[in-house]
Amino acid sequence: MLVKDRAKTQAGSSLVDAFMAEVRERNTHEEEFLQAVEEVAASLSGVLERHPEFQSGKVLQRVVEPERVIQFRVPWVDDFGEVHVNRGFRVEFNSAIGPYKGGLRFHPSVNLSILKFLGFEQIFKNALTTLPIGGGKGGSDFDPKGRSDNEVMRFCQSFMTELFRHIGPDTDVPAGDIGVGGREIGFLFGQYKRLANEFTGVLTGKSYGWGGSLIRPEATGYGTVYFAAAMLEAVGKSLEGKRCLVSGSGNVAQFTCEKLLDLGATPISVSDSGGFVHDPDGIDRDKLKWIMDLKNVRRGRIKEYADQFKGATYTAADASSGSNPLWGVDADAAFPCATQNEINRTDAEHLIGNKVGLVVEGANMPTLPQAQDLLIESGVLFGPAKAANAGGVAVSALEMTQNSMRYQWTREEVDDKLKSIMRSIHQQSADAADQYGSPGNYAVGANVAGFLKVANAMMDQGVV
Ligand code: NDP
Ligand code: 2IT
Repeated sequence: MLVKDRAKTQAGSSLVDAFMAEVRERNTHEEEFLQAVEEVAASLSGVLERHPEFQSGKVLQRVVEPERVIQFRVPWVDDFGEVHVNRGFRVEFNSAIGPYKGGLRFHPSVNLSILKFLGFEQIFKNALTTLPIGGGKGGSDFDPKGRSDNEVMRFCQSFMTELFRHIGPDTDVPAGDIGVGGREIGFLFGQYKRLANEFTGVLTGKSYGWGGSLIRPEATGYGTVYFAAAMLEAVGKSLEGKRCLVSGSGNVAQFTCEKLLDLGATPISVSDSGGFVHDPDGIDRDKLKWIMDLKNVRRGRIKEYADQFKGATYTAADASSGSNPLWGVDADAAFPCATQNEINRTDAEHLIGNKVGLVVEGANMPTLPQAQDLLIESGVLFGPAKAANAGGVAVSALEMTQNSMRYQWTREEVDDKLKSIMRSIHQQSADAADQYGSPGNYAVGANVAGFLKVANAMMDQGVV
């Protein structure tokens, strides 16, 4: 690198450092949010140098402030007459390129920091999909585990009774995330329709019989595997025959396993918050069907897999251990599909030690920054969440399109569009990585490409 270019890069880095100091000061204690902002900002020194107008327009300072944050009380009554009070949130983060779009998470860990990190990631992920959707996220600290369908319905109705006044098909369109699947979207939609007296595409992930899109349930997992296949193809390899570690056993994990099987790979693990199962014989289609019934219908624990299938072992989670033994299992590729911060530096060392050559994120921010850096430096192909798991929100946007047209596409039509969107995201990320001096680094590429689209839109629209 020329000395003058090095000086320029240092200038960009010091701009990013000053910016991060300000963000930390203004968002103390929001650990997950700060982690997500830092990961993006660290990729942007080259962008800031080439675009002084983003500096004077304070685009970075604006993009980290949600346009609107709504917090509300969600009271509800359980099956025994006891009153419960949860917190509801919607973070309407950025509408520069379309209506706010992003999921709702119901999990006891939900707080503003987690929803701000998810909403912030969603802005750039949605920009990469090539479709006109802004970024948002919401949810509640409600824990659906162990609750009856009636309790979940009453909770969803109470949650929507406040949320409905803030959302709309051209304003903000929520969908699912952890703890929010087809059942919850049904209850939420029913209450919205009753309050608004309108049948519109205000939520995505609806059932096919009343406005949902084919392939939406499958889209995040399928898209993650399409992205992985594109990464491998770029280096003359394929998924065929690869033994794959998958974490989680919910929506994203299930359809990641299904598409891995379609493409000739073998998933050999799944997990939930209790622990993980390792099945050295592979999770075939029959076993996957059993997992789907366990998780989606019987709502049981993944531990039961090891009782059901000989040869599989269950390892209970141990929060005090400092690493997750799932990532120490011998394999060729890894697909973290459960939640944030599930791969730390020690886990990354185990993956590298076992010669795992590919890590692709189905979950949002599952890899800690130090682990991500180590994987990339060690030559592991790394597919970052905002690119790799964008298939879910992309098909959500296709569901919005179909709702606007009052029409439904076939499975093949939606799947073809999903494949071409994932290819485009792969290309945009690879090109931006090349153009900004980090060839092969999809994390930098996805951050830069997503940010440029949003930043240019914000500049066009003035100081708002
Ligand atoms: P689900 O609720 O369907 O499944 C979540 C899975 O992750 C469950 O197996 C759950 O186990 C496990 N899990 C959740 N929290 C924890 C935790 N704190 N520690 C360990 N395991 C945990 O959610 P999804 O599959 O929809 O979401 C999984 C990930 O994918 C999330 O990061 C989500 O943000 C991301 N994502 C989802 C999209 C979608 O379309 N649904 C789109 C893009 C990203 P348990 O049952 O024990 O809680
Ligand atoms: O993180 C995500 O992209 C999602 N949970 C899906 C969001 C959506 O609007 O489909």
